[in-house]
Amino acid sequence: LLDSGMLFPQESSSREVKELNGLWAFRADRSPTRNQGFQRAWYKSRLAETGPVIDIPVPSSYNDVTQDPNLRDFIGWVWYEREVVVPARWISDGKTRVVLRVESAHYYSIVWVNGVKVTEHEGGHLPFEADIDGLLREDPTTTTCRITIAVNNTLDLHTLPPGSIQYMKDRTMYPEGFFVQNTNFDFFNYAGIHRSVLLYTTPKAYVDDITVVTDFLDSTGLVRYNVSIQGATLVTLKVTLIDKDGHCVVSSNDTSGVLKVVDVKLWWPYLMHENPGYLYSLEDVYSLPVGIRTVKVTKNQFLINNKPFYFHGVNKHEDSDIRGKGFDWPLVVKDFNLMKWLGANSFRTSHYPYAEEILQMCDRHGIVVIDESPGVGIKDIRSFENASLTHHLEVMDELVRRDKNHPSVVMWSVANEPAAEMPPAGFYFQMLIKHTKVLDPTRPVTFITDSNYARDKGAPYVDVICVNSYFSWYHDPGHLEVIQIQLNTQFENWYGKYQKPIIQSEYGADAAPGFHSDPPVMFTEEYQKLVLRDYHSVFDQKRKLYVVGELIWNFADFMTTQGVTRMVGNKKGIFTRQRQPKEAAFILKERYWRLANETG
Ligand code: BDP
Repeated sequence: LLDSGMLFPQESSSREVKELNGLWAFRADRSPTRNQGFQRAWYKSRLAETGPVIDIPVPSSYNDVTQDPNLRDFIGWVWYEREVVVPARWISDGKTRVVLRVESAHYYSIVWVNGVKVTEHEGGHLPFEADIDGLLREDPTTTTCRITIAVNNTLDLHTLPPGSIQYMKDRTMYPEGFFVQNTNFDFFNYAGIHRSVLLYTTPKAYVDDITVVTDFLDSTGLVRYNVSIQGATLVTLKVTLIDKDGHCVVSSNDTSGVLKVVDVKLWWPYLMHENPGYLYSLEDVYSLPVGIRTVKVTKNQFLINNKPFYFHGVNKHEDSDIRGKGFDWPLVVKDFNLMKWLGANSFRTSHYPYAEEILQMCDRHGIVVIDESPGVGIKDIRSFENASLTHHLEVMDELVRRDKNHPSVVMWSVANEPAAEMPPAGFYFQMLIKHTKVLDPTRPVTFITDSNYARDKGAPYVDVICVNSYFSWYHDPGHLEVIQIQLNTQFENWYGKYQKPIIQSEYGADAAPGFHSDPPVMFTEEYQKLVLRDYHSVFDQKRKLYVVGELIWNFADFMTTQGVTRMVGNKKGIFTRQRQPKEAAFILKERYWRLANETG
């Protein structure tokens, strides 16, 4: 288990944050060995001294911001560098701890400060950091430091997500050194520094982690909390719970305990209550938003605050024009406004953890989240080996550590569409789910399946069955008339075998915006609408019984690996990649608002 916390960096009377976003110097290592950066130690001097550099923005994927086709599809090490002025007081006062944090860089990263390696990290979607004040004090005469980050996007059988590199050795067919990166997922493998890089400070004795678990009994809220302190053995601490109006509700001097909240205002999902997303704030020197709510699963219901919750929402991607997977506030805000317009009460972070700022928005707006690990496309039997499982367990450690306090997160998804019928899948998912439940005993755990109900080896261990299906699309393409019968059979089979609540975690059809046809044919907006209509009619028969949710694939069109089934990306969005509605969006909007009125 991880031995330190990963609290979101925050300014306070004792903490400062300095964002290092903007332009960084950049070079892709295109040498024949693809390893020249390490051979020639590019981190030892300014990057511009060892070769040509270009400007690349942070945060952003590097793939789509230049006119260079080789950089768009580049596989291997890229090098980022920038110089930072460190406020002199951080170094001179002797009481400040300075931390360098990278919110996400895809996929493997190594970080140097003034040529000295400070950390490395595997995994493209979760933050990592390093204390650097010791290093800064080595040369207190200079307040400028040089940060170098090398990032490698290569995916192999034991990375998460897995992939494989295929070398084409026939010199009559392929040029020298030709290889391709294969993956078992369709979204484009965007790379680079995708979220903020920052420096932040804490005092030498600091709050390293906070864990809250909430409950309520009648009108009394219970906030079980634990504050972990580093850098001091004896501390005086005052923990205060503050309501939305800034009033102190209850306080304590202990590092752990239970706070009782009289006349509690619960955290409710959007459209389920007139005042959704109510947050208290738990304050000492760090202020943590706290939503008081419970989550439970029965054999046919998903309960939030003991009331049945029906997921009517979307699957998303972190994806947009030019930025790729780069974090972008206008995009985040637009997506929230679209989800609320749609009447969506939930989404799944398909197929990897999203930026923590997005979860903070969900907490405030009452948008419910299924938080998914990057375990997408585990299809090769070698990706079930111990090396993969060990890494997957670590990723769950990192994910739960970062996201455990978000009231919006109601379930963990450990994977999407693995080869769950393969013999090793049973052990793999049993271990993975067990581990996740040890990390967080308060939330249900699932993975998303597209396997046959009778042969799925992971399903016995999940709390909620999440099924993806594409009737009349990948199966029986063009035959809308099969949807209802096949979907009925799907639900009856799964429920009959497991008696667990079911979420339709993906369904949908591609529609090229502006393509029309009547009678409807595949890839037109009419066809997409009819697929939705037929799925919905079955959801309506089953949702009063045991189906507890429906998540459309996908919220918006997104970029994919190039291939014959994808025309400039996946077009299953109900919004275009530029976030304009297709006709299907209006069908869903009408439905979601109706469902909200019925169940809310
Ligand atoms: C599902 C995958 C999703 C794909 C979708 C599709 O979970 O990532 O984008 O199919 O093919 O199987 O549109």
